[in-house]
Amino acid sequence: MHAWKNPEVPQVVGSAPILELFNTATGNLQATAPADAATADASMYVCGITPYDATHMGHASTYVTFDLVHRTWLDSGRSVAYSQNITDVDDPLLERANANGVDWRDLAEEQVQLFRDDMEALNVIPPQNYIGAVESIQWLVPVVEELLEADLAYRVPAGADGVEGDIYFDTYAAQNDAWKLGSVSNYDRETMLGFFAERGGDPQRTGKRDALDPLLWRAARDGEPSWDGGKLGTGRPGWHIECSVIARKTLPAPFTVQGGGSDLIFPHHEFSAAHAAASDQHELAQTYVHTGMVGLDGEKMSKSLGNLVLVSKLRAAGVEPVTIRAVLLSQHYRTDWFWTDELLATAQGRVAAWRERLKVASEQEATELLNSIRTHMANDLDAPAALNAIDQWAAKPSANLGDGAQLLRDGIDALLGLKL
Ligand code: 5CA
Ligand code: ZN
Repeated sequence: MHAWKNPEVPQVVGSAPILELFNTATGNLQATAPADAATADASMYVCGITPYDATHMGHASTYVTFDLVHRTWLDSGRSVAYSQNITDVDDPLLERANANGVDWRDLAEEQVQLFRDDMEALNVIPPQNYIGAVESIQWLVPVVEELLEADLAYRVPAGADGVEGDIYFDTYAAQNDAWKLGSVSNYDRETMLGFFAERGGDPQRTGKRDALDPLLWRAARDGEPSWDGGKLGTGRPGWHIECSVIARKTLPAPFTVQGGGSDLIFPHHEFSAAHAAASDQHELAQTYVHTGMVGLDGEKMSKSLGNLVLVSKLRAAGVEPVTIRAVLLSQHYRTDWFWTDELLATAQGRVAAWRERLKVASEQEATELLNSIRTHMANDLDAPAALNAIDQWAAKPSANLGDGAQLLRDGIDALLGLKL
């Protein structure tokens, strides 16, 4: 599928130190390049949207976070391979399409287009590989066929609806040197069971070898879309195998960063990694990076709850995208936070002050501020500290002479994606 327009990213003299990111799997900060290969190629997979409702601030925050990873790597002179999926066939999408009386394909297409427009407005660099679940079925079928042959996947007997042929992953049989249950999330079984039930899993399904075993292939049901799955029979793919296969088909193994919101740590990223290890005996990614949840009025912002602040609505109301981006950068990516109108007003004031101050800057202050921004960003993407550094600079009286303004404007754009 096509993604969206590539923004111009200015090239700026100098470069950032090696980016360190917090790895959920190890619980530590981790360098995203070896010390002796700071400009090595980098690769990233970020879990994309399920397109049944418009982009809200939670999504925007997550994709802007990984855009900062992307920009920091580019600034270090690294070439970046970036893939993102679209979960364009899944239960919530089909349910919403049914409820609205529209074709699920039309709903998905419309929402994906809205997402593209929002990402472009927010100055997010697109992935080179933007791939829908439906497009990935041809890759996924042989992978699940092999898992079946290896007895790492199995068919369960018909459930209450009498449909035969659902295929599950044998979690415990699949453990090997590259992956064990908990390798990514480090959760205990109790916690896993809770999240599994909450986030699309079916611990109660009878006939599974273990309650946590995730679905790989769902046999065709009346009224649901389905595809020819070769030896799997007709049906549609499970969720974790979708991302696992798209990532492995389009990126090196293991790739540098697996990204998404913290709601994806378990079961999604745990099992995406498990499927890769079961098929290929290698780790899926070197670093698992998760963003905090953005909420509104005391609750996680979510399509299912409906408490949404939409990027498209704010844009339509005349809010400048650069201001929205400045709000997102004002919160550290790993914290959970709540969207408020005050945050938006503060960001508006900051952007105005930065623009005013950017009329004149000496080369020295530009270089100093850029160094400071680079240092903060390399330290687990400390964007709030980078913005504070810009505030401090903006509060100082401007030098009367200087030709640093363009350098600074370019640097703030290249590193933070803020076009001032
Ligand atoms: N299609 C799957 C991933 S394969 C999915 O989770 N789709 S989503 O539309 O629900 O979310 C898209 C991305 O936004 C995911 O990375 C998710 O973790 C993130 N996300 C969803 N809600 C929030 C939120 N309230 N705050 C921060 N990030 C969020
Ligand atoms: Zn995913």
